[in-house]
Amino acid sequence: MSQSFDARQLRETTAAESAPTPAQFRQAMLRHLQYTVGKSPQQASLFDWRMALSHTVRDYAVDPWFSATRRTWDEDRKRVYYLSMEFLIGRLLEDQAINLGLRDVMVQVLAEFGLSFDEVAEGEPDAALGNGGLGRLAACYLESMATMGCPAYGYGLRYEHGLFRQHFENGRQIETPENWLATDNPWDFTRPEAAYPVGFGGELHDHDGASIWSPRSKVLASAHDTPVVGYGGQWANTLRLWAAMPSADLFNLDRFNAGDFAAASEPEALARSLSRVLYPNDTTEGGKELRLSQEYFLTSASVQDILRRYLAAHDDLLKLPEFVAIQMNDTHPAIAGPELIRLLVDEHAVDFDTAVETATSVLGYTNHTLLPEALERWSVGLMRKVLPRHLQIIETLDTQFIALQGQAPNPVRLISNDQVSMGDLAFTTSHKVNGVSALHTELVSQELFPVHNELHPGRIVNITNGVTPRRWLKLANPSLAALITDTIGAGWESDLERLRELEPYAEDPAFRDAFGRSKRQAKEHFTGWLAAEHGIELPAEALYDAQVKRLHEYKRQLLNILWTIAHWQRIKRDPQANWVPRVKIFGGKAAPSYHMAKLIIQLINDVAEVVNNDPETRHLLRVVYPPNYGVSMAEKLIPAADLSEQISTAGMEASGTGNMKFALNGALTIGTLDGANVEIREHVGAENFFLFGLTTEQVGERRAQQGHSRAALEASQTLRDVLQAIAEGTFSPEDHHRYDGLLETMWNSDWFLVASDFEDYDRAQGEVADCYSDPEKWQRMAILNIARMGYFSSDRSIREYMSQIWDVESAL
Ligand code: 26V
Repeated sequence: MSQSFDARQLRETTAAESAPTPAQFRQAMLRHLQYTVGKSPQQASLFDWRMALSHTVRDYAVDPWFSATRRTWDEDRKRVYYLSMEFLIGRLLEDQAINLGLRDVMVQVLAEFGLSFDEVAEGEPDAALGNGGLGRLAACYLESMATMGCPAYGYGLRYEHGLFRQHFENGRQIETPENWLATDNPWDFTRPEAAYPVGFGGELHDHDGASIWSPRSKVLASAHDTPVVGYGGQWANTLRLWAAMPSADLFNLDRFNAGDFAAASEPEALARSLSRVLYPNDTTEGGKELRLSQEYFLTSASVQDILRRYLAAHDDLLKLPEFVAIQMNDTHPAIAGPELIRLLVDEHAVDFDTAVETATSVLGYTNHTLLPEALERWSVGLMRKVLPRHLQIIETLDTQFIALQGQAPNPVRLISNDQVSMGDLAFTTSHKVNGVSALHTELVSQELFPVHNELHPGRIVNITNGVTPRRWLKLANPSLAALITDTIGAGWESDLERLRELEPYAEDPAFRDAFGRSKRQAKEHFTGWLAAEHGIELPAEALYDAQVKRLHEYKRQLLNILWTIAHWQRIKRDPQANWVPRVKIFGGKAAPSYHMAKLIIQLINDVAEVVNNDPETRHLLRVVYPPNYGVSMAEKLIPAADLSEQISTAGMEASGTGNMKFALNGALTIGTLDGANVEIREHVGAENFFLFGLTTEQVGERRAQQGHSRAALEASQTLRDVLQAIAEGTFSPEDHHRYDGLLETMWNSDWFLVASDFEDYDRAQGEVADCYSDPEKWQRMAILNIARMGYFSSDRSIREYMSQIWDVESAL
């Protein structure tokens, strides 16, 4: 099917043209203040104003939401279902207002009451229903699907507690629970009528050759909907989040009446735990029954909902692939294959092979990581205990898969070493499998699924990630967005390739100055927040050098902080030299049980303590690590950055999306040939990118060399001096042994090749400094980065999913 929709159409009819007048908006808001919130303007707190405002904005979302839903039914359109354990949404108020064309009127009306929009908006908690890149990608994709008019539902879990909050005590990460639902969530429409029982455990019985599953317990999945409006307000989709509710029979009233309160509530508490917390790891540590149950809970409720909706308009289940596309965001919902097969066979009397074929035609699987520890495997014992019928189906699929491999002496199996490999399962039950950058997809084909790939040539496709320019440019960086609109006109927001029209302006001194001013404004906005929120004052005239992302050894925050120490030592040796003042900005959380990642956080904070208090270097080097990095902090921090650190060991970062956000906001990248860095560099031009480090192939070779870490250290006096300072307790005077483990790793194993890449990184950082001393040159490069980042819009990614995987057309 061809893709007929052209995003440029949106420029003709934006919602801004039908936006309410200030008087209308004021009236609507005051009505909500009085009748929804129950306050008068005189009594209203910031919270009350935010509630009134959110309800007002939400009202404007309902019309496009209804009309999109109605049209999808009336025109009997194919729908996309995006199943994800994570949606890292962040705040919604400004995002929805921008997409509905209400931002300006909203700011104006608030000002009439003496209120600053920023102040009101700052109270909205982030919906932090995700760990990092995978969850944020799902949120960008939801917004782009709505913008592209792709009829779609996001399905996820309504975690009571999102990703933990992070603070530091003596430099160490402390986690506390996050509580976004503690106050009303104005975006939530509760749908008690949409509830499905999800069964767990129990027995299988044989009945005339058919398997009958009698689950031991059932938990109700109850729907909460949020409308997701596309840019221009012409289309809106639904994010449906499932909350776990005990089914009525779970509460034991007799026990309660007999005074045994705890026992009476126990089954209920257990049921609710399914949507209680988001798992804070971004890699599995194997066998976690609750996690598997959460995954099944999401998947089963969603698949039941999908079939219910399909059967409301159709009766032939074999035609499902014509009307339904289900995308699995990593393997977390990979039980969707067996679940769909089970429902078709056990509840709708479809024969097994037809059910497999139907399910496979409907399903697609996106792989987001190659890290072996992040590839999900569930023990057969646990599967049998929690999902006996699904295990039986997987065993049959395994047998069929082995047969497909003919005489292969060591066939790939879905079940091996008593474990179900969810990646192999997801592959066999999908018609398309995609990686998230060109390099990553190549590695998925060659390293992860070579056998599958030979059996099913063409099943693997690449869809390079993208980010939404509405949130990550228009919302986050209003000064740059305004400059772009003033220069090339509106419309780039939904047609990001138009940024290319900025290219000639790289040679225009007036434009370069204006770009410089917008960068300074973004820096002031960030530092203003940093001072108010964390009491940290930063010099405005410095190179802002940022690395913000989850803490992981492969992302090599360690390389960054070790170089920072080297830089500090150099400044101290020659304080009068012509140094470029730098602010090193770090942000990100470590999984609570990831010891090495937490140690690296502590090292960064220890280094900050020493360096920031050194009167000799203070004006030339600062290290800051604001705690609790998340979407809302990213919105302030990314526009302020000059330099983006994308320095993972080559071959290990599937794509990265922060790399795209930074470049789109005019930061230059220092990076390795990893993930989407490769494509970013191709697009912006090699001369506008600071490349360093071993390639994926060289990484493999280096790792195979005995003693490579020691050899690299022996070749770098600079790095040895750094490690010695750490070993002497320069940064941990009260505990000289704090970093023994880390130093030992550096000398003796260094799997992530920090030492091997150090000298080349140092060289590239030198180039960065030279280049930054020539503002004209730097600005020219930054402008060319912005102008050439159009490809990395999530609209482009979604267009590719629609044509290459989902076979669905835009309704616009
Ligand atoms: C695994 C697990 C295992 C169990 C506990 C919870 C949990 C949560 C997440 C994951 C998988 C993490 C994979 C991931 O986030 N990959 C990132 O995906 C981004 C979007 O494609 C991509 O840009 C990043 O490079 C990639 O690391």
